[in-house]
Amino acid sequence: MPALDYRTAGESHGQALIVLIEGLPAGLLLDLDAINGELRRRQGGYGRGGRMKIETDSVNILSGIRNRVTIGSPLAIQVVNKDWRIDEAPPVHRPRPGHADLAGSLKWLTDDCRETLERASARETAARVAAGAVAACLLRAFDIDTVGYVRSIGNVEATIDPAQGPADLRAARDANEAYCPDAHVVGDMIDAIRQAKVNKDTLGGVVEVQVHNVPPGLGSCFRWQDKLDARLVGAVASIQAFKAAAIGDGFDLTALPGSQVHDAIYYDAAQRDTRNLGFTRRTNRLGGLEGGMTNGMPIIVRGAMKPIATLLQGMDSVNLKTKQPERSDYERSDVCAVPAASVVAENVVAFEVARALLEKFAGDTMNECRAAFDHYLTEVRKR
Ligand code: EPS
Repeated sequence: MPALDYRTAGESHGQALIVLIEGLPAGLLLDLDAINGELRRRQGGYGRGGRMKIETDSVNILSGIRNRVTIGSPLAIQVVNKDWRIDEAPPVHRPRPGHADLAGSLKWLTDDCRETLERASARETAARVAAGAVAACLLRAFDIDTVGYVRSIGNVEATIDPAQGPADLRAARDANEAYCPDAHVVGDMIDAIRQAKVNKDTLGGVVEVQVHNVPPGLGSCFRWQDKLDARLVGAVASIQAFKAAAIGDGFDLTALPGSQVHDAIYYDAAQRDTRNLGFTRRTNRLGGLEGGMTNGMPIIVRGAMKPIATLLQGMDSVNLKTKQPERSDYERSDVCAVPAASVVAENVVAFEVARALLEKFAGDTMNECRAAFDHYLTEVRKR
């Protein structure tokens, strides 16, 4: 039984995006509506450009299922591109600062940035969302709930109520095009994106993901490769245009003394049968992870997305053919993709949590995974 893992293939204007998922146990019912719903959400959000009006992303699961239920073999999933013109797409000789254009052209010995940007494009995140949405089906089978949303756009910041549960967060988030649960700031976020468009500019922001009802003990403190905090940060920081990721209050924790940072531990016998096993905290500044392992509190991961590199006004650049100074090329793009990126973050986090879950509760079939899960909770509660 291979470990849960995925790979993607596909160019922005190639025939299709592909994701290959290995290591799913047999017997998992896939909720195709939920998976396609995540792809639809990724296409939306205020600030998206023309491409999203062309595409209607949905999964075509080519292998690994029978009547929507996994059979334990690899899942190959296709998301087709309607705008498929890679062979005709014009060359790009004036690299956009901030995009992969220059670094990739130097790496692959070409003066046509097109060859790099096709794969570097955030279009690839459709494949990652498909993988994460499949993983979220597995998490839901264990009553683990993942929710991602926007915390800030430009300098407009939301206030997130720590007492709000995932269902409320999701409902509040889904009520607006900024994908932000704080209704008070949505108007300002949308105005900021509108103004950026007028200025021929782009905007970044911060997204956050919470994972609720996680059992303790996912991840490990023994090997750096198995520390779940590091995996989550790596997964989020790998999303196109992300420059930072952190667990819980992350960088903000450094300015306070330890007594105001660590989440004091209490015991409430009435909560013994919940996933925290009765060990409660009044705060969750460390985002549910201590020593690289889940501690029974919700996981909280934040990610920082820089503004998109494709600017309508261009930026100072150099023509790779002539070496003369020129403005950077403009490709059709988004003004702000932070709402969409919150969907990507939610799903890459779901995948990493599912990977860690199956490492602890491995099995060829869902029944075996569930038995291992229940056995662990029974054992830990005996102590
Ligand atoms: C994207 C598809 C792309 C861009 C965007 C995200 O399509 P196109 O280049 O044909 O307009 O809209 O990509 C970028 C912002 C980027 O920097 O590459 C998508 O599917 O999300």
